[in-house]
Amino acid sequence: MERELLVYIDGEYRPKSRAKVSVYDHGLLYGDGVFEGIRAYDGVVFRLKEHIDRLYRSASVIMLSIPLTKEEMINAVLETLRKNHLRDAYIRLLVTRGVGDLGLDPRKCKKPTVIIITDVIRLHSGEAKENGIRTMLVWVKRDPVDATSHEVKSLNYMNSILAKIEANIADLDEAICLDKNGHISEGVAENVFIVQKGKIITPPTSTGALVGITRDVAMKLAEKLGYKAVESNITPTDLFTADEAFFTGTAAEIVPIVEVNKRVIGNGDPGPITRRLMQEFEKVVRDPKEGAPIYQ
Ligand code: PXG
Repeated sequence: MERELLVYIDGEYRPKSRAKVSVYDHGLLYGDGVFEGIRAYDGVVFRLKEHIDRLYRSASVIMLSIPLTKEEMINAVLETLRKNHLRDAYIRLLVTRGVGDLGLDPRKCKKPTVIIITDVIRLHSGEAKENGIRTMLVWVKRDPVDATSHEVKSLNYMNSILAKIEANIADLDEAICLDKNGHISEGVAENVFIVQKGKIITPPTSTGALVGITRDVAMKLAEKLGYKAVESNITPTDLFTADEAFFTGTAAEIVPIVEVNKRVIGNGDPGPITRRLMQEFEKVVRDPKEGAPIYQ
């Protein structure tokens, strides 16, 4: 019989089928908590330190005190991967407010719940990367920075889910959200970039977009390749008339966008700068210096 994957819950390792939390956990009752989605490539957890830093930053904004030091958290992630003999993995790290009562007051929750799920990565078909994806701007506006901003990676993803539903019913691959001012913000779990006259542009986080780790990697790679990469507001017209467009994200990696609300981007094929960045990205994620090794 195949061995079940083990899930870390509050310092214990439980088989996947028995990895359960209380229905009184405020992560479930109110979406009260923070998370990270991380990937390991060939025995190295890509940008683990950056993900852990972001998790603790998110937690500090919602005044959630994580009961582990960053170093302990890093070790717990690596140990969970080792217990599951994983080299290529998808890692979901969650810290919820913990078990409370049927009232949203977080003071009722005495101990945060820490969960580390490490699972095999389901690879994309490759078709999206090869041919690019079809997207649409949707009616649901990105949560503004003075509300439940996606700058904090919280367990509240209804904003993204509503956007995703619009793309689903239109039979498109992904949704793109605008901010309240009508500027492009981000996808449902991806940052957006356009290429305009050789310049690479991504929206600032004031649009409510997450400070994506892949976004940062893509900007650094672009600069290394000699392109200018900047944060600047992007209007729907800028996007419709861009030479190239692409998404970045831990799950998506770098994926070309070839259509927005039926407007064809560039000539309808993934653009040359996007392809260059995708090639460089493939290399960087497999560079042992770019992350934390699972097995010493
Ligand atoms: N914006 C949002 C709202 C996100 O949730 C990104 C941008 C890209 O950020 P990174 O740091 O990954 O480059 C995200 C990332 C999942 C999943 O399974 C979600 C994310 C990452 C990994 C997995 O839903 N969100």
